[in-house]
Amino acid sequence: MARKPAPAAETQAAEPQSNTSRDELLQYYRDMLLIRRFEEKAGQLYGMGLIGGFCHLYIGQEAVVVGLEAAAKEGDKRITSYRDHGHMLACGMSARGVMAELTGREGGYSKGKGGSMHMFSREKHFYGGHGIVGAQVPLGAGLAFADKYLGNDNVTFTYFGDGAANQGQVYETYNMAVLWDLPVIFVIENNQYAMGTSMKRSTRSTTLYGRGEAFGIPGEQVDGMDVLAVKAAGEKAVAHCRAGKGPYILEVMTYRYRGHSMSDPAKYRTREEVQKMRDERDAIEHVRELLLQGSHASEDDLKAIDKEIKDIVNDSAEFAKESPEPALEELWTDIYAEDLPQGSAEEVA
Ligand SMILES: Cc1ncc(C[n+]2csc(CCOP(=O)(O)OP(=O)(O)O)c2C)c(N)n1
Ligand SMILES: [Mg+2]
Repeated sequence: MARKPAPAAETQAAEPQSNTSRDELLQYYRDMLLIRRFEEKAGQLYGMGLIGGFCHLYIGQEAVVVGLEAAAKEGDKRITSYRDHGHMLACGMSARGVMAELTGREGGYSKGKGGSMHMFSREKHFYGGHGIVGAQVPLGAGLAFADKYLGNDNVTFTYFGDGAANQGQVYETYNMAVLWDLPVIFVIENNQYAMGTSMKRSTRSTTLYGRGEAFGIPGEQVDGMDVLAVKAAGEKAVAHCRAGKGPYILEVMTYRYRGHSMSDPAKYRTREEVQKMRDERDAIEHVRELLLQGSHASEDDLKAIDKEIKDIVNDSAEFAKESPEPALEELWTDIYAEDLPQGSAEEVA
């Protein structure tokens, strides 16, 4: 079905760039598809009882992280909420390690002891995975503080939802981040719902990017179903932060196709609403159309990519199933940090 343009209120971001190369488009297609297929597989494994506890899928929101990662450089950091699998895959963490963690296996990023909401990678500068709504926002400012202190030009992408945007700690963080000119990009993933509560029911002022104005933080709203628009807005925000001008807010308008978590009764919106977004605004379909219409790729090329992605995802599920559960003794490891700088604990005390 033909893709509809975003409503006027949702397109205040920079214009999508027409000079995006074939290779870039193919990369975005691949990266978004990997997240979607990975999440579908996670949903299946959950249904089979192989994943326990909470599991929040990112299906529908793929263009947000893929667009912003396209604007990032080595050393930039990212931190997000519990809806975190897409962020991990987009920053280059391995599908095997994430799937094994979801299934509680030794081969997972937290050795099977963290699960869906608690994964980290120092190598990829991914700082979680946080289950407390909004708690990652001050932590994100802290990460940016570290970069400023060290004198490099890295930025921190601090992701949170429309629901989290009503939390007090977000505004305390805004104030400190702007006061100290911290290189932090506050990315509000506005998927229009906080669990079963729509923005319309929870929030009178619905332009969340504008809330930075009171603190002196610039911001803009972006069409989050258009990966090129997200990338363009991300580049603008990144340039602002790297230039030492302090924080920036991006409100990315997106939509989750699945329930809040795996145990969502889905009574707060109609099937038609979800179907309409899938049919008319899907971000992966958009890039697919750009590739085909611009003769950048044939149907066969895209089929080959689909197969490549399916193989990666199936391999991750096999790896997870074959990886053992953590040994009982692991209950007592990784509780306290073991590699603190020399003497730091004593000196502080
Ligand atoms: C401090 C706190 N309050 C409430 C909850 C329960 N809770 C978990 S997710 C959620 C909704 C958050 O919605 P939003 O920020 O829009 O993120 P989304 O799930 O849409 O990505 C709530 C209320 C929680 N985990 N932490
Ligand atoms: Mg939300």
